[in-house]
Amino acid sequence: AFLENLINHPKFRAGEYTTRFIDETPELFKFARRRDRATRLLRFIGEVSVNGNPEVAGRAEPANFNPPVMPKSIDLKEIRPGTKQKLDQLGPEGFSRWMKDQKRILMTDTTMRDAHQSLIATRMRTFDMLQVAPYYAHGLSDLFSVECWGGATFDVAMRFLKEDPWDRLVKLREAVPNILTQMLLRASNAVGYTNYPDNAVDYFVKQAAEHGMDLFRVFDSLNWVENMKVAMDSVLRTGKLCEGAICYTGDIFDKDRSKYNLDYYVEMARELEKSGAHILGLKDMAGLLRPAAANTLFKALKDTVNIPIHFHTHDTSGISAATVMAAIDAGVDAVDGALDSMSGLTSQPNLGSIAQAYRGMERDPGLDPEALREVSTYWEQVRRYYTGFESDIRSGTSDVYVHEMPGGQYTNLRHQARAVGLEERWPEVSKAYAQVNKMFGDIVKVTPSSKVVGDMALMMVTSGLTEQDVLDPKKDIAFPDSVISFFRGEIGQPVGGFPPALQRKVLKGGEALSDRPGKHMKPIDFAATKAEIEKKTHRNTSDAEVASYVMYPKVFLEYAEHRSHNADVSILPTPVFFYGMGQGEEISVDIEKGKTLVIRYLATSEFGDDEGQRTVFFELNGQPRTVKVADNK
Ligand code: 3PY
Ligand code: ZN
Repeated sequence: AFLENLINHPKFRAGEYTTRFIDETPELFKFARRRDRATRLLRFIGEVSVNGNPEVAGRAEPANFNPPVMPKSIDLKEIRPGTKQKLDQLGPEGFSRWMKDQKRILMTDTTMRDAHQSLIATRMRTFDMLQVAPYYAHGLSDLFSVECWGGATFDVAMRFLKEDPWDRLVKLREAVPNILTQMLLRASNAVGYTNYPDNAVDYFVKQAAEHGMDLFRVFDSLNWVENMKVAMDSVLRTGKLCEGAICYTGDIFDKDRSKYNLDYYVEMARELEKSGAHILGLKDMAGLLRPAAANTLFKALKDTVNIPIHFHTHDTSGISAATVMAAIDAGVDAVDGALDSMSGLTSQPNLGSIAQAYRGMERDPGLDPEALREVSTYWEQVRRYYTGFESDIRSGTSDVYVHEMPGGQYTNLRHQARAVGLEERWPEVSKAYAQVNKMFGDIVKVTPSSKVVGDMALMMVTSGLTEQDVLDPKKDIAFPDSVISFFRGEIGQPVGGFPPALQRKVLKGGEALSDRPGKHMKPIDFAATKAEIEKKTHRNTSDAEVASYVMYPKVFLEYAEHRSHNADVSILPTPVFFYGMGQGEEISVDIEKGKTLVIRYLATSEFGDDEGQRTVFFELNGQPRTVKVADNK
């Protein structure tokens, strides 16, 4: 074990060592960490079985853990070429023209990203995606794309699921080699909540492209095109598809809110096309676009740009399918939906039903309805494992036209409100959210600007502050950090600028940026960062992991620590990951290609030893194995 530590040590490998290396490198003697993967996995299963997984502590439990039924009608023999092959063959510009030539509606399935982000707090694990992925490749090869990465998934994968997001991307790409992969990129905020230096965004995009990402949907949380250009240029350099997305807010027909009128959107579309977008995205993150407005807006956009248009919305209102159909009838080229069982409410509208609505018609998306239903049934059964993360919202809500919260935020903020005892006062929170938006100058609200508004709204309700209190220059208020950062211009410039009086009050005489935050940030030194990570983790670090660390330093280090103790837990079935194993239960785990572990949970000693450790008895590939677990209960 010592030799293994020595030859694996980054300094040793790099030849950067002296005769005192062994004396000065205590981590070489840390053998316990380097137990084999099987033992580390058993330790994790033992730990969860004895103490529970803290990620589900206090949350509702699933009614059963029955394994999902896999689709029967899909033949897993042959894979037909799909949009991925089209992109490889035509290149991004050619692909963009090909999209426009299609009569059929091109459909994106968001189940593996936005749907679970909006319905079950982004908790869908790689295991559940990979199990069904081959059925997409074989049975749903006529999908336009699968949105499966980016947005909040990057953070949640590491922070809560203890998974490597890059590994998810690589494995999904491998399992679905024929359909475009799609991600959501928050422009200069990448997959985080704050602006990063330009070279960090560029590095991230390059890594994503190399790990299998085909289509980057780029948006800015304030619709600030200036901020989008950095990320868009990075995407353009990779040769992959760049979708420049407009975030839709307000109502183009509302004469009292002329800030976001038809001309505003048309002008932004023009700018995005000029900036090199291959596809124009219309991202209706709260689901505010009304059917009649969709008709007017998409006709105008089709008349304005020569690139294809891709529409994304949320069903928070309960009537978003009407808007999607209006968009399709107005000539939009591609639309997003989620498979039946993962659609509706704060998620996307129902992809299967929209496909049915156009069945046999000119714009029939050409998807196999039985395959769609069977894959949806799979997701329905898998969704039960995540019962603890359901938001318990039962119906669509017309309130969304008042507060304008994005689908992904709605459930989260509601959960936050519940956590601070404000569940019964939710209507006040939603009203405060609308007030804050007005006070902040009527801004675009989507991650991270939506978080700024949400933080302020919650604070107003918990502290009993009124709009007058907030605006009163004489009343001192401790504004949330995110609000101060917003008024400093650290996430960018809002449409029409900041309201000057409130900005003065929040900044208390402090300065604000008026240009791009990324311009003022020190570029990342990637070699030095890699060395820093290796020093902290005592192991080699990949370029992709450097990108993870740059996005989320603390979260990455905690994840790396978890992994060194417990191995790669993403390969465990979801019920085992969250709830451990029961007496006599047996599972097979594919630890790598061709190497399967058969794990049988036998028993746990009833009492702890002198040190409070309990012994968990397993059978590993038929051989008895035990692990010690401290009983924390
Ligand atoms: C995200 O940024 O994660 C979003 O889903 C915004 O809508
Ligand atoms: Zn969305």
